[in-house]
Amino acid sequence: MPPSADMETFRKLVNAAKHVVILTGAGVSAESGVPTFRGAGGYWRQFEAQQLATLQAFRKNPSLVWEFYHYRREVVLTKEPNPAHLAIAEFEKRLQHEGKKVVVITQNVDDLHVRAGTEKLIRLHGSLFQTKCMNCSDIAVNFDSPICPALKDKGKPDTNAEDARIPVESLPRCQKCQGLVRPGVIWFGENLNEGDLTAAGKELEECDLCLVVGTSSVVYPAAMFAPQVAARGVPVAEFNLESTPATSRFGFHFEGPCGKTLPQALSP
Ligand code: BV8
Ligand code: ZN
Repeated sequence: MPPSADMETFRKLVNAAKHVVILTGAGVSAESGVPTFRGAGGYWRQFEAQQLATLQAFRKNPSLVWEFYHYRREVVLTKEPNPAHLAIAEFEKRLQHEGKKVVVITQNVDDLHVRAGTEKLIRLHGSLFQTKCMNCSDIAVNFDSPICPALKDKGKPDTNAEDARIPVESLPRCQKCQGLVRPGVIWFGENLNEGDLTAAGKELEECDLCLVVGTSSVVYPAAMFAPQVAARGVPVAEFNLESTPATSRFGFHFEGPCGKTLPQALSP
């Protein structure tokens, strides 16, 4: 049976729900102007994001990988939450007043859910605004722009942009031990944080409604989460511009920009 697009029926489920999980991907930030991974925005210079989002790439060329993350930090620092982020945050507050629970589980590494006011947030893949020390493993929050002098005006996304070839001693260093720091994100081939996985698993097991917003559902293990909820017989609604490999698993699919469809679904 193909998923329903009946918003009125879905809104009845929203009003009856007591524990809602909202899974988000890059599409929830697209209308804020943050490029998604796939589609046009997914390329920086001649690379696909997942060629740079690996420990191997960082070890091989830390200057290039830092240019990539510096570029993305600087882009996000100029952007604002969009109506999708805001609808989710307002929905959480409204349900909280009714003694109900809303939890956002995001794959995104921008900070737009936090800036929109979302409180219960599980960040599966870390944050652009955290660093982790390669030497002492210290994790620090860092919103410095630029994150280090050598990266100022670097990271241009154009395919013909010159690699900055910054010497490793001029790349971002640890405040504690002066070791080289890396972006505080989970790279491809790296395990997710055990605590986050356990916390997410509990919410997915207990929720009575799930929304999956702006994700191509191709990156694991996050791609398994919404289908896992659907398999329990709990209603799942997908909000996306198009169908995804997971669409057929869900009871609802609302096609269109989530900056428009989410407020329709979640407003009082
Ligand atoms: C792991 C942080 C154990 C970094 C990210 C072969 C088969 C299956 C799996 C694997 C495999 N080989 C390796 C794997 C595992 C791998 C994986 O899944 N690879 C994929 C590519 C096949 N996963 C991992 O490595 C994970 N770790 O499995 O550990 C392990 C250990 C060792 C060896 C093997 C396994 C770690 C994955 C985390 C990677 N880090 N981010 C950074 O950001 O730089 S992933 C990154 O990409 C994002 O965080 C996000 O998760 C993903 C992008 O996906 P989306 O968010 O969905 O974004 P995308 O652009 O793809 O789609 C946007 C969607 O929005 C589209 O559908 C579009 O239509 C829609 N949209 C756009 N605009 C709008 C919209 N919708 C609504 N409104 C709009 N306006
Ligand atoms: Zn250190």
